[in-house]
Amino acid sequence: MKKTYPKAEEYNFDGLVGPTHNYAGLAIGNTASMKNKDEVSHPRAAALEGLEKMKFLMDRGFKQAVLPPHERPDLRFLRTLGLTGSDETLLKSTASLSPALLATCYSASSMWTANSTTISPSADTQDGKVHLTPANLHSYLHRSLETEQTQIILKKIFSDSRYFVHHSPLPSLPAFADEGAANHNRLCHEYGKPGVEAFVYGRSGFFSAKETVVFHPRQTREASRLIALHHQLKTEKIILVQQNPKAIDAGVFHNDVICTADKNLIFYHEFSFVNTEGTLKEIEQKLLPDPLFKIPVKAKDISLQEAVSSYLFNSQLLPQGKESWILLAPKECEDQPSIREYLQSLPNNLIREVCFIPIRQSMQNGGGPACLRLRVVLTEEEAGAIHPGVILNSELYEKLKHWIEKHYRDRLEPKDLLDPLLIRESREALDELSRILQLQNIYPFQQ
Ligand code: SUG
Repeated sequence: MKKTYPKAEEYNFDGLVGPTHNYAGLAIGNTASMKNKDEVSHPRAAALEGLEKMKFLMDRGFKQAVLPPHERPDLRFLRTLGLTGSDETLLKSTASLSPALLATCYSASSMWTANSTTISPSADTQDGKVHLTPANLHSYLHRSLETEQTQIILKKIFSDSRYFVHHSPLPSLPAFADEGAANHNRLCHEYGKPGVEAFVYGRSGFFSAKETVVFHPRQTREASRLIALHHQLKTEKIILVQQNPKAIDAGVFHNDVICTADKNLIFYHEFSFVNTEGTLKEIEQKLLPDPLFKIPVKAKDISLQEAVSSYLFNSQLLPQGKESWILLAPKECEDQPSIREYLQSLPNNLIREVCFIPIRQSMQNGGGPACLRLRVVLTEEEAGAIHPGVILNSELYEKLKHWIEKHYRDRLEPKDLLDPLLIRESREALDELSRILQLQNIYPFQQ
């Protein structure tokens, strides 16, 4: 008899861009972040762009939710370093110690929620629950400051222990460096049906894998393997594969900058993995008896440099009817003639429609459409158990738009990080936001 599975849908939890969005060049290996160091940023425009992206998907009938930004500047962190004095003194002493440290505690990087967590849907796990592991984001200090707050927020939203299992982040050590779902792809025939989870790593914490020469890879094999174990995934349904070092050296700091998948469609560059052909064969074989649809891209059609500058592979693939998809690509793909032409030449049997979305403020820090969202596959019953205040609807959209317009600055430049008023403004904004989302007492300043 044919086995039936509960109906499940994918929710995209997008990170709201925080009021201190700025360009500090903190992410070595992320060429956009490096290039735009010290440029003037536009927090209000950034947050509105992100919100419009969410609305676009909501209007198209997709399940959309929001994750709130973290408290920045993270003064608590500065105090753990032994720095003392009033908030104003703290900013000044940090700036004279190291401007990069000041920028670190101001980073709004929690907006890229694809890095926040790895999630396995209940269809894949042996206890039939949804498993969540917040990423330790060990590779960069500004990102590692996100982990604790991420876990607090996720525990509030997915609080029902009948459906959700929260794991501790892996120890924040070089051997276990973890960057969350940006290096994790799930392939399945239907969201509610068991799938294959592909974990992509850049290096090993113990032995020397094929190595990069320019940039240091972030995700380790050991981190990926432990997460698969904690999530109780069946060994025969996981894939552990090394990202191509050539791609990392060209600025592909996460696998989602070179490969994307949804259901049983995978859209990938030929230099995605160390052995791309072999990896695809393995996925295909593990997905059987369901078919795998592949859209491979050759380097002669799109070079690694073009993939990185356009963020084509950081597009979101969204299902539209049976065996067809929408590609939500960054506007930069439309503006780059070679990418635009490539997309026009794509046969439209799998990707039926390409939509371009302007998220320039995030892109300038190396965050495309897929970076801004955390995918969560939920059955109807599980969806009914999550905190409803974060699900986007027209009313919440209007409230958030008004909230951004009321609280966010139009522009920030490096010297503004010394302005103590920005601390107050950010706290006031987050305090109001936590009421809008009905997520009380999530921030350190609210304790
Ligand atoms: O970790 N940028 C982020 C971008 C993350 C993109 N996420 C995915 N590919 N899923 C990073 O490199 C820049 C911050 C600065 O320089 O101000 C930054 O952290």
